[in-house]
Parts: sequence; structure tokens; C-alpha cells
Amino acid sequence: MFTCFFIGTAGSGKSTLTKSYNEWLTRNEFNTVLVNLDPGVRRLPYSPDVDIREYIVLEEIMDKYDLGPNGGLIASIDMMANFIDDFKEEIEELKPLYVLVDTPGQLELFAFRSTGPIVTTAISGKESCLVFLMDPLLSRSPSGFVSVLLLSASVQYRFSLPQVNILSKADTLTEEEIERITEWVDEPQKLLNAIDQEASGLRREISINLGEVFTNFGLFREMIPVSSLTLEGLDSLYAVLERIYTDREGFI
Ligand SMILES: Nc1nc2c(ncn2[C@@H]2O[C@H](COP(=O)(O)OP(=O)(O)O)[C@@H](O)[C@H]2O)c(=O)[nH]1
Ligand SMILES: [Mg+2]
Repeated sequence: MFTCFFIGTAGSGKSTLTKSYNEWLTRNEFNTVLVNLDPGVRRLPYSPDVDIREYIVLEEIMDKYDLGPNGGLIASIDMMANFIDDFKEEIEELKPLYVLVDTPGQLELFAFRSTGPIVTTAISGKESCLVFLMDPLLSRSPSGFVSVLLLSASVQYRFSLPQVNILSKADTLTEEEIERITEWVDEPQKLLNAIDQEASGLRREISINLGEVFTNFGLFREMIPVSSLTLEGLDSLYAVLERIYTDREGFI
């Protein structure tokens, strides 16, 4: 059983990618199970096989503890760990080869509370991997891209799982933009040069120093442009995940 957790900021395309990658895998005759971990989501672009909303109902938590939507969501996510054994059993009973896990909309509620690492450890299969979705709009500028890399590094640091970075919604970027961002990953010096021109003062200083940290984190190793709209990059994502599952490449 191979588990893939889609993680990224709100609106980065996690749920849509869960749907499109599942369609890609199913078309290639792989047996999949789709897991929704977002207790607050109203509508999903796919039908989850295993759904946290069967265990936790956001509105009930809000009523019971007299909380607003934000407080309710935090409490719901914190409660997830209580149901994780049943949840895990439900996944395993379906005996999938691939488990695709759509994580909660707000990255910080999952990654930066204790639940995230507990849940990923509990439901990971023999091999598991995080797919971090990089926001395409923010990735356009050199300093914005550094912020995205920082967030990616922070997630990697939290979970200690192999991690693949994808440039999400690649169809919203021009060919030139994709080429430029890819170059920044392939040749970090080009990113540092671009920052040198764009940023000034403390931000410039910090960005330049971070270059080395990112290199050590392996963040400049690979980044796959993916679009759930045009399906570009799904085959590359599959190839990279397979390599990680078999070689444990990218593991920290
Ligand atoms: N153009 C384009 N839009 C996308 C893509 N993936 C997702 N979206 C749109 O981005 C919005 C947020 O996507 P969603 O999957 O709900 O993001 P999540 O919050 O990370 O789960 C939705 O309106 C999607 O239709 C993509 O690859 N290309
Ligand atoms: Mg979502």
C-alpha cells in the first residue's frame, strides 16, 4: 500500500489534484482509495471512499462547544486523532494499492498542530510520500518563490516523510514563467541572482542565506509543473513517486 498525502495552502489545488491523479491512476488500472481528511469541506470534486466527515461533523462540534467556524475547525482537526484507528481499519479493509489523501484546506491547521504528524504516521502505508503543492501565483516572483520554498521546508521539517514539490495549476502560468521557475530550481544561483535584483535590505540578505539551507533540504532537487485542468505533469508525478517508493529517495 502506497500512501500519498496532498498538502498545500488553502486553494492550492489539493482536492482537485486528488481527483485528477486518481483518474490518471484508475485509467492505468491501479486500485486506489480516496481519503478526505477535511472535516469542514462542503463539496468535493470526487467521492471519497473514506471520509473524516463520517466521524466528525463540524456543525455538531460548533454547536456542542459553542464555537465559531474557525474554532470549530481547529477542534475538529484536533479530534481526528481519536478516530484514527477506525479510520485506518476502513482504509485497510479496502485493500488498495494507492491511497490518495486530501488534507484539510488550511495547511496550518493540519501541519502545525499535533494532529498532522499523528495522522500521517497512523495511516501511512508501507511507503508514503507528501506531495507539496506550490502556489503558482506566489511562485512567479523570486522573493515569493523563496516564501513558498520556506513553507515547503517547514512542512518537510514537520513530517519527516519523503516529499515531492509540485508547481500547482501550471496551466495558469505562461511557458516562460514555468521555464524561469524551473530554472530557479535546477540552478539555484539564478534564483539568488534574481533576488539580488528584486529584493533589498534584510529580505535580500535573508534570501541569499536561505539558498544554502534549501539546498541542504533538497528543495532544489526537483519540482514538477502539474495541471489538473490539462493533466500536464501527472505522468511525471507518478514516475517521481514510484522512484521515491522504491528507492526511498527524498527521505530525511
Ligand atoms: N486553472 C486551474 N485551476 C485549478 C487547478 N486545480 C484546482 N483549480 C481550482 O482552484 C480552486 C481551488 O482548488 P481546490 O482543489 O479546492 O484547492 P484546495 O483548497 O487545495 O483543496 C478551485 O476553484 C479549482 O477549480 C488547476 O490545475 N488549474
Ligand atoms: Mg480541498
